[in-house]
Order: sequence, then C-alpha cells, then structure tokens
Amino acid sequence: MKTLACLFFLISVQVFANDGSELWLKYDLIENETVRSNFSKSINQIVIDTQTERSTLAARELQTALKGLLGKEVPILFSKENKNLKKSIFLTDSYAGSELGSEGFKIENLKILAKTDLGLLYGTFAFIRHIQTSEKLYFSQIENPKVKIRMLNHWDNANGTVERGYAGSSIWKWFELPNQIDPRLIQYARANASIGINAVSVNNVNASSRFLTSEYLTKIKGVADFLRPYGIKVFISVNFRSPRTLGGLETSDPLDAGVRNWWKEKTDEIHKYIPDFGGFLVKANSEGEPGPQDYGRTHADGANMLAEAMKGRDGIVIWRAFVYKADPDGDRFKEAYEQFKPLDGQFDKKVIVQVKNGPIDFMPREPFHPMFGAFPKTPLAMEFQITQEYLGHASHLVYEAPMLKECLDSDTFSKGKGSTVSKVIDGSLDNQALSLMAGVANTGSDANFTGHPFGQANWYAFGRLAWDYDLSSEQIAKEWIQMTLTQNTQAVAQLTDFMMASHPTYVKYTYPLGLHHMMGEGHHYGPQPWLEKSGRPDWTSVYYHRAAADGLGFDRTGKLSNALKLYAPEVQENWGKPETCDLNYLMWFHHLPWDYKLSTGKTLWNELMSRYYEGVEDVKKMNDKWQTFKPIIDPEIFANVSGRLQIQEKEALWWRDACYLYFRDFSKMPLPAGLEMPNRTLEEVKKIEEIYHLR
Ligand code: BDP
Repeated sequence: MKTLACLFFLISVQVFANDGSELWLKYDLIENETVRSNFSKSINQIVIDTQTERSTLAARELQTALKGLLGKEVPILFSKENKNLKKSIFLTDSYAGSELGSEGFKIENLKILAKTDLGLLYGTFAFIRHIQTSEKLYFSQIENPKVKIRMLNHWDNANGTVERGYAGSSIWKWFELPNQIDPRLIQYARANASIGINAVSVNNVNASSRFLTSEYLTKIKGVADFLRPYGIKVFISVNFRSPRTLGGLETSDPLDAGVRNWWKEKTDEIHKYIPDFGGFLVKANSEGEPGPQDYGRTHADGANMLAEAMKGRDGIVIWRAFVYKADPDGDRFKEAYEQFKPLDGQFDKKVIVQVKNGPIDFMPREPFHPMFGAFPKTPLAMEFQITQEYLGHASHLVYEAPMLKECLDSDTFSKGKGSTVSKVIDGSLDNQALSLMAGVANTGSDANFTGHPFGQANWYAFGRLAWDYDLSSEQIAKEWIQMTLTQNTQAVAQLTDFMMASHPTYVKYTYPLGLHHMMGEGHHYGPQPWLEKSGRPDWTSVYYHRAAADGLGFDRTGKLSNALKLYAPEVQENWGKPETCDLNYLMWFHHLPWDYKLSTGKTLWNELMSRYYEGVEDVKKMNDKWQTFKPIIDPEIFANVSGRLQIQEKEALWWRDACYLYFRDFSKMPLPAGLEMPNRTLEEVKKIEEIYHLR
C-alpha cells in the first residue's frame, strides 16, 4: 500500500511539476468536490451577445478557466436574444447603467455586464478570480478602476538586455520582431489584462533614439497590435536628444521651431504605425540623460513641446521627476521638489509628472515623496519599482504590497486630514483629469517571467493596487496564493502570514530604523555602508547614513537640510521630533547619538543591532516555515524557492555582519548582550563586494 501511495505521489509530481509559466492563470481543478460539483451543476453554457475580438477573448478565457477549474467543457453560445439564460453565464458589453465607466463592470450572480468589451474582459477575469478563490458561486460586485492609466514601465534596451532586470532578457525579443511574436506574450498579455493593466512603456527610460527609427517603430507596432485586444496601450520612452542624433538637427532645444517640427512629424509617423499610441515617457536631465536644461529651458518647456506634438491625439506625455544634481552640500531628498515646484501650473494639460514613491530612489522603505500633495495644479503619477533593484534582486523573497500600501495610505495633509497619496494619484484630491500608476516591471525571458516565483506576486499586487488601492495586502496575497500555489485553506492562511512578514524582515537585516542607500556600488546588491567615493557624493553610502563618533542618521530637520519643511505642518510635526518620529523613518530625518534612548527603551545602537540580528533570525524562520509547505507545494516551485531562501539566509548574514562591523568603529559600543559576534572581520566582509568589480 505504501509503495502504491509513493508511486502515485511520484506520478502526480511529474504531472504537476510547474515551471511557473502559467502564472496565476493556472486554473487547476477545484479540489473541494462539493464546491466543484455545485459550481458545475449551475453552469452549462456561456452566452455572449457581442462578438468583438476582445469580447471573444473574454468568453474563451472563461471557457478555458471553467475547463480547468470544473473539469468540464462549457460551450459558448453567441446570441443576441438572451432569452434562455438558465444555467448560463451571460456576458454583455452593452449594459447601460450609469454606475459603470468605460472600463468598469458589474457582476450580478451569473451575469457579467459592461459598457465596453474592455470592461467585459475585466469583469470576466474578476468572475474567474472569484470562482478560483471563493466557495460561493453567486455574488454581486460593481467595480470601476480608481486610476485611469495602470502601467508597466519596462526598462528594456534595444539589444535585449533589461536595466535592473533579474529575470532574463527582454520579453519583447526585439531581434525577432515584428515577424516573429513570442507566443509567451500571450501569457504576459492575459496576466496583465487579468489585473487591469492597460498600458506599457516598452523600453528603458535611459532611452536610445533607436526606438524612434522606422526599424524599431515597426517592431513596436508588432507589440502594440498584439497587445491591443487585451486592452493594453503602448508608450515609448524617448531620448530628448533625438532631433540631433536621429534627425540630424543641430540642436534639440525645445523652443527651436525646427525641433518642434521634428517631434511633430515623428509623432505623426508613430501614429501611422500605432493609431492608438499611448504617448511618451521621458527621463530628462537626470543621471546624465539629455533634457531641456541643456538649452537653458525648463522641464515644462520640454514636456509642453512634446504635448504640442501630440495635439489632437489621445496620447499623453509622462515626464519623470526623478532628478537631482551633484551638490555635496545639498540634500538629494529636496531636489525634485525644488526643481519642479516653480513649474506647478505651467504644464500642458496632456502632461503628467511621474514621481517615484519616495524622495531618493526606491529604497526598501522611504517616506512618501514630498511632491505628493504639493502640486495642486499638476497631475502627478506614481512610479513604483516592482523589479527588486534594492530588494535583493530575484534572490530575496520580498512581498511588496505592504510597501506600496504604506506609501499610498500616507497622509500628505495637504488639504487637511485624509489627503492621502492615493487621492493625489487618482486625481481626486486636486480634481485632475489624468491619473496614472506605473510600476517598473520585473518581467523577463525566464520561464516563470520573474525569476523568483514570489516575484509574480509583486507583479500581481501592483496591478491589483493600481486598479484598487484600497485592497488590503493580505487579501491580494491570499488571492495570489490560492490561484498560484495551493488551495489548502490552512496553507493559504500560513503563506499569507509568511508573505506579509517578508518586507519587514528584509528591512530589518538591510535598512533598520530608516537607514537608506548603503548598497553595493553600481550593481546595488548587498551591503556597502563604507562606500565614500563615487562618481557623485550622493551615490555614496556615507552621504546618507552620516555615521560619525557623535551618532548616526541624516538630519533633515531645521538643524541641517530641513527637507522636512517640504511637507505639510502635520507631517513635519509627526516626523520632526526624534521622540515621536516613527522609528521606521528615524534615520531618514534625525542624526542621533549612539546612546540616544528610544521609545523602545533601548539605546539607538542596541536597537539597531537587535534589528539586524532579528532580521537574520527571521530569515531562518522563513526558511524553516517554507520547508513545512513541502507536501502541498508543487515540487519545482518548492525547490526553486528553497534554493533562493538559502541565498537569502546567507546574505542576510552578510548585511548584518557588514553593518555591525562597520558601524561599531563609530559607535565604539559593544554588541548587546546575547548577540553573537560575527565570525569574520570587516576586511573579509568588504571582499565579498569587491569581487563584483573584478574584470
Ligand atoms: C535608479 C536605477 C537606474 C535607473 C534610475 C531611473 O539605478 O538604473 O535608470 O533609477 O529611475 O534606481 O531613472
């Protein structure tokens, strides 16, 4: 009997081994037989009264899902009559109710109602998600997305590499386009549609003019044509110097008539390839990229020129606010705000300014960017980073939803209590017509798209939050687990906790108490708190942590940089005093003596060390916990995650040892009682990072 059970196990292992390529759209058979048979009995056909390409996609998706989930072939009936709807799921895109916008949907038991075929596609995916995650078939739901443009920013280069990509090379496979479209893009497009992503910028913000050549526009057209049925519009990141490099003009000055004309003609040309072109994404005068300031012009001059080129079209201009200049006495925290503040009110209606969630650069924890709430006359877009540039690349398990929510839920107080960042982003706070949330994609050519199997959850969570930022991180995790990993109720609950604890854990062993920007130079992996020389002072670590004999942290109060003054008085009040400042942000705003007594009762030094050590212990616990899931997780995914957790455990220790050994030379304080000394020297730890730079 035992042998038989073993054999059965082996066979099922083979059958179910999962490379993750199906993402959360696996549609595994519903294991609970009662639920499955109840669902099955109530559904005999899909009736649809519309036959556009997109609505047909929706019906087919539902059919595929039901086949997998119920193990039953459900026929699709096209019928304008809608008479006999018994035991039918009914799909329509001609619902007239005023409660729905163009992308919204209404589900009433087995009816999926929308005003457009896109709303219908979203409604269908919501219905499928419900069947995958609930035991009740009949339910009612009305949904409209809170943010209009829900976008992935791909940082993909023309040569197929991906800037800050840790999951292989570019999914677009530029060299094969447009003649060969990678069939994996179907999966990518379905996944995006299933979470409501309706826009992608296809190339790196450090943009090559090559993307504006007819050669590449033909390739981008291939992508746009392919993604269109899934409701996804295509944007292009542009290099501001293109009129010179590509057009042969002598200048790229945005006020030059010839330059303006060049962009106008280029925009017209793009529309010949892509009639519903989404628009331009621009990184200008940032990290060496060209921009209007090269000609003594402002960001508004540059953005408005592109907006003018787009006149009469639906497309928009997304202008990034990620700018900072190399000023050793300045504070990078304030740069974007200070450069853009005088321009509030000067941007064309077609321009939206895209701001990173925090003032520095996608650190594992940042206070919300001070621009949010401070630009009443300019629509601001959110830029999150899904790819884990500063979160342990594809090796560390970090579920990002709580980090995203922390920013979205932050109160800017700009119009009194409740002026949350999410209300800035959805345009409601200042009554803006444009609204946009972007995430720097973590997708690549790896079979499972994201390298780390849990990276998929971050892509999923980003989309869900862009659609509805009020969803809780727990709910999103739970849905993703149920659709991707297991239906076992107990395991779902435990895995939700497991994921929820992962971001706090990562922060503990890397950047506790609000430390930031101490990663390895260039590659941004692992610790390098000792980095004191780089191309620019604000690319070093010492610029940020300011460790010295007298203490630790960047004083951003009135005593030094006064970046705090960029926030509303209530926020200044919250973060301005070390006694009351949230400990998670402490070193963002205060420089405090090593023996400063914190609200926890510990000194700054002891609290810091406790957190580093706890972080390492937490990863060990994560690892142990993961092992308990072995019987219920697909073996391939299980092994994949296990391997990466081992790396994470090793590297949490790397961070801990590096930071303890480095900071102790300043604090001159002993490790708190009970914490074990690292078994290596600072010199040995430094060598780990040095190897990254060997040639
Ligand atoms: C930084 C990345 C760099 C990007 C830059 C940006 O290190 O690769 O080009 O952001 O957002 O985080 O423009």
